[in-house]
Amino acid sequence: MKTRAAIAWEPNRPLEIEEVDLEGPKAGEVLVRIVTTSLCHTDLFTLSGRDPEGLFPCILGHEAVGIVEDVGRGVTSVAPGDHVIPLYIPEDPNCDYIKSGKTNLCQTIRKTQGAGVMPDGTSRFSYKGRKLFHYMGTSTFSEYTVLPEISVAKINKEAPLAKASIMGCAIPTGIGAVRNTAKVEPGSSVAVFGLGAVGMAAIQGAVLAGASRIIGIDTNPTKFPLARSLGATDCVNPRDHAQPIQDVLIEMTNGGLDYTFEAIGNVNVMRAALEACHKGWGECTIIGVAGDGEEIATRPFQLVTGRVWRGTAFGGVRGRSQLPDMVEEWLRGDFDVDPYITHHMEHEQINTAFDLLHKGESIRSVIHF
Ligand code: NAD
Ligand code: AHE
Ligand code: ZN
Repeated sequence: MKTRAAIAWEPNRPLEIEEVDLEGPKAGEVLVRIVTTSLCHTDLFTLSGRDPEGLFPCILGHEAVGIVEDVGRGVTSVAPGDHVIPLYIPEDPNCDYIKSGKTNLCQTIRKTQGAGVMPDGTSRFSYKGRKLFHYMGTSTFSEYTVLPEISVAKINKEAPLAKASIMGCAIPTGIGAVRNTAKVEPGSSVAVFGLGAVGMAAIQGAVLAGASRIIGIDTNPTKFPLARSLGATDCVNPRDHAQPIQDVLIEMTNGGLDYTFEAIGNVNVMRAALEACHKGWGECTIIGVAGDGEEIATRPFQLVTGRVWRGTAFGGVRGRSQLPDMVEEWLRGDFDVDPYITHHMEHEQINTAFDLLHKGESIRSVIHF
């Protein structure tokens, strides 16, 4: 079949929307009509050429919601008409990682997914006979996409499809980082570095966890009003201070934070986030994705004296078994998705969505097909 898709031909080149050939779902795969997709910083990151797994030409996009149109042989858990969220971290109950109960990092198809192909080693997308790579196993910047059955989460049909794409990455990542990875307790002090959609969701997660102090940090102060409205008790711009931001925060909190989160992808800020933790018990969770070859550093003494560095992918959320429940939380009103959506636009305007995110002028742009 044909599908209109935004092709990323090479790093740093605007996407081009074309009529692309899409092969139907093979055994264990599903064809999904994407209704909305939003743009996450990770799409921007991969387009920048800094992602060691970035393959071109490809179809980017991983934060979306859609409707199952067709299923391949052997698919039993979803059927045409089901509303689904694509999962860039699948959940296969037979995977040893999933069976361990210790992680959400299902490895069943990780190798082929990282190589930009479906589990059988081939791509479903091509343009004029030239193979296009899949991206993160999802490739949602296309009207139709094909995914493995284990890479879709079936959600309540009541969830508004015009907004639900945000549940495909930003919200579970931010809330999950607080809830599943850091396990923030009521009364804790929390600092969130980077107030994009992921950092904002970490603030919401901290509110849900009952944190008593929530400090948002960003070099772009236009992010502060939204952070405050979501529950940040203080907002700090590191550029307003002569001292390193970790020293500012240690002073503000009389010794450091119980929990910090880095949602930027800047290795220097990752260090600051660790060093802003309270001696003896403070824990720093890395969410941000850093470029090829970048490394983090600190004095080992920071760890010897009780601070902890950890990281999280998709907020530790197991997509098929836990994401549908998070959608129910949203529908019950436990948290809101609307504040994250600063722009709605059509597929043709996808490069504008990239520009807005790059310039820090959007939180999330939702693309409607
Ligand atoms: P975003 O671009 O919307 O937000 C990043 C924010 O960081 C912006 O507000 C920007 O002003 C701020 N910032 C930049 N440099 C800063 C600095 N030096 N000090 C303070 N603030 C600074 O991005 P997003 O979509 O919210 O994603 C955030 C990060 O999380 C990205 O690295 C993304 O790739 C990553 N991410 C990781 C996961 C995961 O599963 N681990 C999931 C989603 C996104
Ligand atoms: N491919 C990169 C790393 C990119 C990365 O860290 N991806 C996150 C999700 S970001 C979503 O916006 C992730 O889930 N990683 C776990 C995984 O298995 O990919 C690299 O450095 O190679
Ligand atoms: Zn993302």
